Amino acid sequence: MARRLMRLGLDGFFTSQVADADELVRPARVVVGHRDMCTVDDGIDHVRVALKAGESVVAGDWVLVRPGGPRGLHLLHRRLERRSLLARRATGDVEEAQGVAANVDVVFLVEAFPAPINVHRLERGLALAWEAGARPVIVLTKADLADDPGGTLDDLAGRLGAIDIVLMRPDDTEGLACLQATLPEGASGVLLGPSGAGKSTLVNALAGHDTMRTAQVRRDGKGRHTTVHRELVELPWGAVIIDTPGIRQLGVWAGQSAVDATFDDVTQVANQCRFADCHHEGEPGCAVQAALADGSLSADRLAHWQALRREVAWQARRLPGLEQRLRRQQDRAVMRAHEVHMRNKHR
Ligand SMILES: Nc1nc2c(ncn2[C@@H]2O[C@H](COP(=O)(O)OP(=O)(O)O)[C@@H](O)[C@H]2O)c(=O)[nH]1
Ligand SMILES: [Mg+2]
Ligand SMILES: [Zn+2]
Repeated sequence: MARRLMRLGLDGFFTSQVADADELVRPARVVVGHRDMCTVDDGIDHVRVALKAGESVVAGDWVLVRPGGPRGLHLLHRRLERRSLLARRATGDVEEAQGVAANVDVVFLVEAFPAPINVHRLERGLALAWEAGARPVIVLTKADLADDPGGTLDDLAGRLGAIDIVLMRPDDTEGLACLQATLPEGASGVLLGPSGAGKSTLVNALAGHDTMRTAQVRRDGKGRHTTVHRELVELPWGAVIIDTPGIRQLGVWAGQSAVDATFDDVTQVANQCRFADCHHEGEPGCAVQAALADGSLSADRLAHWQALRREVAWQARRLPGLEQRLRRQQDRAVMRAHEVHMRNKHR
């Protein structure tokens, strides 16, 4: 069982938090979380766990569970500290984060052909990924529907900088191998993208089988297809991938540095302005204006950067302490990303 849990991503960061001697309490990873219930994988089976008010988990969380809940359900003993949380801004009036997936190393930003590809959504996704300290990988699906997928890829690479971009066609073994290479054993990935982009198709292709379970046909012969809903899926080589329902609005929940990392090309230029607090609005010695003039920086890209910076600055003002909180999460997550990278390298 311990081996299975390691394949699900259990490592020292989490086991060091498990000092409980109670042998009924055991670690498990959340496969899907709902408001009052979640399903976890305890290394042997999927187990349903009742959640009390105030207990909140998302797919990818590591938890301690114990038997004894109502209707044969288990109980949540404790959620382990997260290494990272991929979160977005909740829709609605309240300014708060909504967890999408916990403890992920790689964020796959999925967009489908035909072009045009939604660059704004990609930029927002990149900022969320950097914020979670995860490595972003862009996946352009349905390349079979595109006239010039390679041209689109080059164009995106030119705009977004040094981000991995993978093209996917149906039954694309080469594309799948590229995705697999980004997710070494023990690593966890999450798919982010609009509904219909091909996320679930990717999960099934990576898993090598249809992960959607279908219920037995009833005795009266009527087909009853119930899908056992799950988001976290174990992959054959010992990594996991989390499928998310399509997210229409990708509200950014991130700090300035995650936004700046997303617009690395722009910030590098901005760092060369004569004044550290340059607003790039005509001050003398403004490198940004110079780059706009000589065409090395697009006005569109600059505008996106400024818009996202304003958005997160506004958030930080409304929630004092947010930057520091985000910073702590990022420090831990970056260490983890480095760990996975090194592990991968020494194999
Ligand atoms: N032409 C084409 N269709 C695809 C490809 N990948 C997925 N699809 C189709 O796109 C639709 C949505 O796929 P799905 O995986 O459910 O998207 P999700 O909502 O992101 O999970 C389905 O009808 C798939 O068969 C692809 O590479 N090419
Ligand atoms: Mg889906
Ligand atoms: Zn400037």
